[in-house]
Amino acid sequence: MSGVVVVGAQWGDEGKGKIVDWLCNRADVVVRFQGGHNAGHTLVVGNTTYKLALLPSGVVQGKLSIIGNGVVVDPWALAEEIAKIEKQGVKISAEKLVLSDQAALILPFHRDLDAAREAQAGAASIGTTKRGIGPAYEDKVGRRAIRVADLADPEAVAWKIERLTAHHNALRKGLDLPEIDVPALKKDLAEIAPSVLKYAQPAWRVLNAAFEDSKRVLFEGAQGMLLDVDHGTYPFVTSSNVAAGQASAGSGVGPRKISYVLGLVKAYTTRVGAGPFPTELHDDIGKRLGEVGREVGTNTGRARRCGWFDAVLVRQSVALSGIDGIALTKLDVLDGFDEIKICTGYEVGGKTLDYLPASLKEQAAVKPIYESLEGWNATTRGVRSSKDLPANAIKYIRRIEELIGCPAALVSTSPERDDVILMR
Ligand code: 2SA
Ligand code: MG
Repeated sequence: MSGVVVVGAQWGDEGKGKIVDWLCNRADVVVRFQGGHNAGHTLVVGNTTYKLALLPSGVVQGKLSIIGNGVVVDPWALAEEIAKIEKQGVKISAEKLVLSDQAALILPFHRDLDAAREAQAGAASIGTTKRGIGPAYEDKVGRRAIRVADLADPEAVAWKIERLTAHHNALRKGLDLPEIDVPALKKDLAEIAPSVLKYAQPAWRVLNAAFEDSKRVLFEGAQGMLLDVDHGTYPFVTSSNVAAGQASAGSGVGPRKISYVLGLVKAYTTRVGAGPFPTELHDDIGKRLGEVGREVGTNTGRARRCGWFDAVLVRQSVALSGIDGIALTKLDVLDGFDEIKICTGYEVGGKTLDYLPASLKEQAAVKPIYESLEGWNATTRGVRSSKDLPANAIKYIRRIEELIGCPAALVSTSPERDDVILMR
């Protein structure tokens, strides 16, 4: 493998942290290319659980870890996360962690705006992580953002803050937020700057040099395809491109460096936050999936909505990200069900659809068409070889492969690092 991209194929929380950690053994470099500390990647290694939000999962194994230009970086959150992980015994040095000097910053007023808008929207809110992700990307695209490199240049910070405050104070007024305290912000930024600048580099150069050196690179996606700002359930999405193609733009290497795309797929479906979810279950089955699967947000602690596997959505993600193989996770959560359903298509207004339409109205109206499979009355938890899987579990996996048009390369059977079945 030269460049492998790992993307979530649903709404995030497919278990990327564990699989990326597992793949890290076979990689030299791990790269984040979009999102920010709205991600929540959980790694369980022996008795220790690491919860990462912004740091690439490679840091835990001491791999060269790169936060690419496509990521939005809250410098305080970054410093805090580094301190937290170091406290767990992981050493993080400037040799091992590279932060793109082009990355745009998330500032405290982005967080304020995110939270205030969500509060104002009430029932119509997106259900964001309130980490300031969307507003930070708005300022990046609006060409107002302070970038990592600016932190070394107080003059640049000063004039950029001026533009940013003019923009944000107008917005804040409408939301009953007090004006930004500019001197305090400047002081705070000056204080945090050294602990972030320590890692700042032209990350694209480091990464291209790694490819020149035939290093094996793992691109670690955050969130999931259906949260992609273009291809997801807009506007109930995150503010970055999640699709595998973003690995190239968000880190500064050409698309031909990517040789394989692995899609992370949960054996059922979950979603945090608001928005359409055709196979959502409001009954005891949904409750059971949530309880057995411990479906609670890694960082925000929010309960996730749960439902049956939706092959329509995953098939769409396979196309949109060019997924070559999937890692099927949390299969063990389905242990002991008499019957397991898979959504194979949608019905809307008397028509049958094999994709999720773009219109909000249709997205809300689609009714899943299910097929039913017999469950298995055995535990798959911790199974490490496909020959130890119950026959009906294998049938379930094969049917998913057929419906999404993509092979299962890996199956994960518990949160533990080594509980993985290599299918091929
Ligand atoms: P935002 O904060 O602007 O990115 O929120 C916009 C939408 O994107 C969803 N979103 C997520 N969904 C699942 N998991 C996410 N990350 C954490 C995790 C979440 C957590 O992996 O566990 O700890 O709760 C994530 N990040 C963003 C969000 O729910 C909105 O629907
Ligand atoms: Mg997560």
